[in-house]
Amino acid sequence: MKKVLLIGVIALLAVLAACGGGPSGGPGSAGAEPTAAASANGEVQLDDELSVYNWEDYIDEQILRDYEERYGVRIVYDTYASNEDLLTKLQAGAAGYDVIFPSDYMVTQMIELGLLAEIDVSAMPNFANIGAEFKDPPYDPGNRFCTPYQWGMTGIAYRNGRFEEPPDSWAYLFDPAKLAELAPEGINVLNDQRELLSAALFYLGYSPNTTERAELEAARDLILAAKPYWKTFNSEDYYSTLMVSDEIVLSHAWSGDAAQAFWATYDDETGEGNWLFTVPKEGAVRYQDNVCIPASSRRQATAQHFMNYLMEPEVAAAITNFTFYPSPNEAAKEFIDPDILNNPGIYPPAEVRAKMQWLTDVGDAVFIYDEMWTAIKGQ
Ligand code: SPD
Repeated sequence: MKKVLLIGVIALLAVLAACGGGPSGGPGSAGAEPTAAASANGEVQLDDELSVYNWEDYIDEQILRDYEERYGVRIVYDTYASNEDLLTKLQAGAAGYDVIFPSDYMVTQMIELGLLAEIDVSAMPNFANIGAEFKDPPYDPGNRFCTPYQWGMTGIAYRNGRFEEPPDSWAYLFDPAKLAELAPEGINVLNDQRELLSAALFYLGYSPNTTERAELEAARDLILAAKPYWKTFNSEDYYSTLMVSDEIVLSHAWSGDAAQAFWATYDDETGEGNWLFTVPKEGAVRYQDNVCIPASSRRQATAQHFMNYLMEPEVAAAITNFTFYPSPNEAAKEFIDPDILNNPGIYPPAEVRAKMQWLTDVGDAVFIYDEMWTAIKGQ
């Protein structure tokens, strides 16, 4: 483990230079006693069932079972692959979902479309556990609709030992010379329109939130030229089906997924895992995923009760100890595995965070993004 952390630090230093610049809280131990919120919510009539719709592998399902046991609410659980898939489902009128986990820019879009229910964080005592840095975000001022869940970085995951230097450039996804060399060994990109377009936009020197048609068309063309070299578009189970199983050598990746692949291949004897992660020098996305309630939910009080549960320190820590994504929950820190907490590849220091960019709502330009994505996936 210590050696692993060293690798993480070395990779991080490389990133900084390039930029110019045992968990005690396992799911079973999550909150033995109901919190004040739960007690207060004793007055709330909880529904028999709650439908939770999340990203793949973004919670230890034991945490859901613990909630069921503690409160007698049966959880129906399902997963989705991207913010846009979630949006499409809700816009198509899918009813029945009570708790969803959209990212930053998608929260703004959903608020504008009237797809989210207002929440009352003053009725959630565990909201006090969220760090000040993560409260009142620009995409949801005053946390009127959502509470922070987990956050992370988008970068490049690469097979340990395959590269002499960390492949810390988006050129590894777009430069034909690099692609020709790597394609036979397998490259995966995230099947996510804002994420893939932002990688191309960063590489071209444009903003990942551009609303300029010409810049988006240039990004589309770059992607279409690279597409024949890519083996797969996968953002759901790529770390288990492609990385851990050695089907590829490089992947566009979210930081926690890369860390999951690392640990799944970790060898106690060598102190190494097969997968490492780097943040490209041209710039990269930092994101914040959130817990929200669809306006169509008919179990909003129960959904809010569940949101409060997710912010219990031991529960929030158990989520991070499973997903390897950083938690915005300050009170959870004492229950998070110190090797996760101190790993700069998972919890990047402030100077790395400062160089990363959030994806924001692009207003009507979303139609240009959709058009580019249709062209990318259609050809
Ligand atoms: N396997 C869980 C992945 C969740 C990552 N969130 C993605 C944020 C996209 N901007």
